[in-house]
Amino acid sequence: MTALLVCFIFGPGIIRWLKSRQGAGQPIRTDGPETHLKKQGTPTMGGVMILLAVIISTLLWVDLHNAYTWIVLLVTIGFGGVGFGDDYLKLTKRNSKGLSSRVKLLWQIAIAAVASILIAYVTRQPLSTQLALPFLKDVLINLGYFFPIFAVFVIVGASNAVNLTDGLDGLAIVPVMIATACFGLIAYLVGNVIFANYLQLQHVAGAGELLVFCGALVGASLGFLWFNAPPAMVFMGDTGSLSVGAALGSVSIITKHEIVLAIIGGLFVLETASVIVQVASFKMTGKRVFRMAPLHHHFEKKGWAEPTVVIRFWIIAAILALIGLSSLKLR
Ligand code: 57M
Repeated sequence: MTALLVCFIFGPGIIRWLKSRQGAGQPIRTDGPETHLKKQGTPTMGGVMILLAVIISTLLWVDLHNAYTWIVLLVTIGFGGVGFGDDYLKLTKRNSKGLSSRVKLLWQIAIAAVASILIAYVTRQPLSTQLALPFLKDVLINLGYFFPIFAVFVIVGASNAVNLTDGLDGLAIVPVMIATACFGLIAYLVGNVIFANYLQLQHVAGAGELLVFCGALVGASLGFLWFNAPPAMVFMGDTGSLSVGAALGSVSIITKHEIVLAIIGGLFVLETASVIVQVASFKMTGKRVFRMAPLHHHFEKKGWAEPTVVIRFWIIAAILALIGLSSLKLR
């Protein structure tokens, strides 16, 4: 509720400020679906609103002694900073290039690596480097020194997957909200020894406090959606997409539900897979599998109206979230 209120109170001012600073707004690519050309002038970097709301409300309500919360905040703010740099360059240079992908990736890996090592340090041994598998109660794979590498892959992957999905009004933020709500519940359950034992989940002491962070992110997402609802008054920009994706990735690592994130956030996985398939097919055969990748552009090109694509993708995200949540009991 606090995050939602922050968005409602400061949102209009933030959007006016972004608009006044950005002039022509988000540069729109001319090679995309033609329907996007009318979006010219929409300000971007609305992620600033999300970050502000999440930070204020988390700091207000969380137990400040909880190390996990600080790690997740570090990841969120760090990736938000990388996104901010990227958005800023795109706007000042007025093209869609932004930060070079190599520089962007290096910063993402560096922040994720610090977070992964901290998570492994804070979590009890030997669970700290173990990977739990959904639907199987007794299988734990010890990744040892590979754990931080795996964790970096999850955080950076989640961040970029949300970024790729963020291409239509409301398309990314609702699935982010659904996934975050699920992970708030998961964090509370694995953080509580009674619930964790009852459900035969790996207990992670202290993880329950992440419910406060997740609640704040759900509230901030809902508040942002108010302004991102079609026709969008603001886009979240990389400032928003990279940070919320990385936040989800880090919460999944702390709660030992990394694989479940791939199910609950399956829409982001599908969007990313469509890009990988498209690029690989084009390089190898010279032919495209989709009319345009990521997947939402394919359906736009097929003639689906934007809200149709968006709402159907929300439905898919909700179904995948329910399948992911079923792993809490089916084991
Ligand atoms: C982000 N950014 C949006 C906005 C948002 C490798 C390749 C697949 C990469 C991919 C890419 O660059 N993805 C990254 C996509 C952009 O939105 C901005 O970016 C932020 C998120 N990072 O917050 O600031 C545009 O999306 C639309 N939009 C909305 N509503 C929203 O709420 O309508 C965004 C948010 C905005 C607006 O039009 O300008 C984007 O799509 O650019 N590249 C692509 O997605 C491109 N695909 C492509 O080149 N496909 C090729 C190959 C390489 C796979 C192919 O299929 O052959 C397409 N993107 C666009 N036009 N715009 C293609 C052409």
